[in-house]
Amino acid sequence: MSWLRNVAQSESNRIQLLRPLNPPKKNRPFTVIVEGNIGSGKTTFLDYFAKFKDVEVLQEPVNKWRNVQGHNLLDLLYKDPSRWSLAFQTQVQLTMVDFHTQETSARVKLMERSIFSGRFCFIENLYQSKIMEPAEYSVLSEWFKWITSNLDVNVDLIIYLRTSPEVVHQRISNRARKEEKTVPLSYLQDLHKIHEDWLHNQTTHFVPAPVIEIDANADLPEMLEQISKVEEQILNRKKIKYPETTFPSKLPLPSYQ
Ligand code: 8LK
Repeated sequence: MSWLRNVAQSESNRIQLLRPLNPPKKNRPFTVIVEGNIGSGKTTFLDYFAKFKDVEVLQEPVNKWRNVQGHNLLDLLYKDPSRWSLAFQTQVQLTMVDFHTQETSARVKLMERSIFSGRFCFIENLYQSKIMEPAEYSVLSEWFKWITSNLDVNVDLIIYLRTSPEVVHQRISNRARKEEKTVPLSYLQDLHKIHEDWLHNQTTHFVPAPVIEIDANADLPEMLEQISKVEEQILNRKKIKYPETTFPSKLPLPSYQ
């Protein structure tokens, strides 16, 4: 089962890492976030679970981002990222807060991305590549800090759809979401690296839950096969145990700057 990598963290370290988050509410649904690069197959993953009545599936509301009181922020973002990334990411952060805090009668909540990938991958990447101004980055970071310390944004499991940038580049050109036509390979490479450092190497930012990796370069039948293997884990709300021996000792404390 090489595709399945339960990220190892000792229980004590986990508690330490979770301390800055607001305590979870009682009767919270088992919350799973699905993370990965653009074109990594998140929709395939979410669609698979849509058939289960006990699972609330929350897909990224891309159509809402395309129509914020008549403004297509996704289009503006890709046409002029320096001008529009703050507005776009502010709207996305709001959407994510809504998803994290939304009540549900389902026992499992399955979210496409999260406030964490918003901050640690997309916003971070825009800032590091100097598309976003330091002052803009600071404003989003202050919001993020306030949200994570005042609202219940806890998660129980992370599914990381691991891909190579070349594969997703090809998929994006095939799926033809018109705003994404101009996304260059270099942007996907940067996003890939930032996801890898966060969820695979675990050397940069706080990882809010254990991670299961899926080889998402695979074709559809192989993907479905892999997804069926995590089905039970998700439907039965199984927490992953943290074997102490393989804890990555250099994992830094939460960096919420
Ligand atoms: O995922 C749909 C599109 O939105 C894709 O082109 C990438 C972009 N996007 C972004 O720039 N920043 C984001 C998200 C999506 C999701 C989060 C949390 N942050």
